[in-house]
Amino acid sequence: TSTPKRIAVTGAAGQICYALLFRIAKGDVYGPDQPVILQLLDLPQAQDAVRGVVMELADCAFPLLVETMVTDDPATAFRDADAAFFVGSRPRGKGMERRDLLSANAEIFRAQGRALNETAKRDAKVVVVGNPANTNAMILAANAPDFPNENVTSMIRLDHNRALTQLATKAGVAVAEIDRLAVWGNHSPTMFADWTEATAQGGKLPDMIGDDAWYRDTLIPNVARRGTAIIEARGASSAASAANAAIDHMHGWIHGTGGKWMSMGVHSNGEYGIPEGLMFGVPVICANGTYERVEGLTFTDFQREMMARTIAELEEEREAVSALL
Ligand code: NAX
Repeated sequence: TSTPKRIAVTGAAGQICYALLFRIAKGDVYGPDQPVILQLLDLPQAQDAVRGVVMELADCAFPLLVETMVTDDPATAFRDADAAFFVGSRPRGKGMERRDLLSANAEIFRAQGRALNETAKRDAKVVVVGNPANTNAMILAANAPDFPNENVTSMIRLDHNRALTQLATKAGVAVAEIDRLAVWGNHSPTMFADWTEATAQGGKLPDMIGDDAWYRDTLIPNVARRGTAIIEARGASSAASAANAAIDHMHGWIHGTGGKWMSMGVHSNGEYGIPEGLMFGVPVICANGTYERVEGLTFTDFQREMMARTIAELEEEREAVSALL
């Protein structure tokens, strides 16, 4: 098709977008034959910085990038969007409590939800990356009542990818051979990287690795703390890998996952005891431009314990922003 896809991206002057925008313009989301239009949103004080990024995009002479628009008005940024990456959010400032951070972001995502409701296509695919990503996505959806809940998701794919590489390395298999990995819950240290169902080379990954202590005491915490390890090493938070995960998330949703599981933050309908309405990382399979939650799994006590921890955290977050729901 030659009608360009409109892709809205917030936080366009930030470091994740400095990787993300170039990948989108190259065709990594919709594919090598699909022209795209970028609709970039950032705050008024960041407009100059965004214009610098737009100059660099122009200097790449990407054949698929037919237009780039820059604005500080959410309704303009989301107009007729086919896809939207919500990357911008308020970072934690000095002396700011977790609760203050939650409500500052809730205000942002409430306003952006209203704008999404007003101007985006009804079948636009939305992924929230900006933290606290799950709760921001919940607020966004709640404030876009005419926009389908199912189309608002949050990103937990970076954690999924982190777990994939650690498992592949430990088992001595290729990343691409692993299936049925799940990362459940919040994109935060309570997330649960779950290998229970994981397979590779026709076998069960937990049997191949055969080291339950490593799983519980190394894999799960290492995945959860990877973001901190990167900040310590790099002096800045993960950016290129976060952009890559956002691309993987959207690409999988649009083009399908070929029967394989991927982890996505989606609106809970109450399955697996996850309270209804939370935005929660779950395994899904994508096909024909939609995702299906993986159903029918049964949990061990350990899984139930890990789920309960991340559910409790997300319920606390919901309680902190309840006024804006
Ligand atoms: P930066 O601080 O480099 O960039 C954020 C940009 O967002 C800035 O240009 C800022 O002006 C803009 N912004 C702030 N409020 C805005 C608003 N109301 N509307 C539009 N733009 C706004 O952060 P960066 O490193 O790019 O990270 C962006 C977000 O991703 C952060 O919240 C970060 O915590 C989150 N992350 C989420 C991950 C995930 O897996 N879900 C992983 C990576 C990353 O940590």
